[in-house]
Amino acid sequence: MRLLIMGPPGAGKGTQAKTIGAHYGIPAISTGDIFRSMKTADTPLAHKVTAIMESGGYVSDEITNEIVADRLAQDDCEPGFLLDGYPRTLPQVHTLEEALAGMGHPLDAVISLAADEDEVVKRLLKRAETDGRSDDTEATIRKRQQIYAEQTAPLLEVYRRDGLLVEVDGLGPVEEVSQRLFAALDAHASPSSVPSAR
Ligand code: B4P
Repeated sequence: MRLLIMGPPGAGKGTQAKTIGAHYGIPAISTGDIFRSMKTADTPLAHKVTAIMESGGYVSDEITNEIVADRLAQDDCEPGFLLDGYPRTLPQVHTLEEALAGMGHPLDAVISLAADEDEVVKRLLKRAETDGRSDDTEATIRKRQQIYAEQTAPLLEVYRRDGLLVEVDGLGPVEEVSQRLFAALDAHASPSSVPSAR
């Protein structure tokens, strides 16, 4: 199973990715987590990545693509993977396409987790109180939403056109969202099992 999960910051990608990964027995790979884990490293690259994240911007495609390529080359990705938060730009979409072609395995589905801006801002401000993530200030959250709308939301159309998009409402309790998501993935995998609308 080769999956992507996309959605605005705070839609719950990371939250759902863990459940999906465990369900299918595949690694859930979050570029956000990989970059956050660099925070404690004392290298020029780690300092650069941390400064970009704290400003609410996107890490460069060059750095991001290289890190993802390294991760996908690891043995545990052989049976499949779920990429959480990647791709976020058109060059990342193209790089992933080339990597998948090289592996000889296409994507099975792209999950689009939707949540409106007021809800995601509310969630991230709450997370700021509990977890203290340094990119969860109100100004940074708004900037991240804006960059998502400009650079990442249009990519959903690419996957819709390819017939891969599985749209899921991210509002409501976490378990309800998970149930909705698995039902949508099952329907995508076996469209004939869904009652015809006609
Ligand atoms: P990410 O780590 O991907 O973070 P995110 O978009 O903020 O979070 P996510 O949607 O996963 O929300 P979560 O489940 O945590 O990115 C962080 C930064 O890394 C980016 O801004 C960028 O700088 C950099 N980056 C990452 N990937 C990159 C790429 N490909 N290219 C360039 N730069 C990249 O949920 C949020 C909160 O909501 C949590 O507190 C959670 O508990 C809560 N929540 C979840 N589901 C809920 C529900 N149903 N109801 C109520 N609350 C819920």
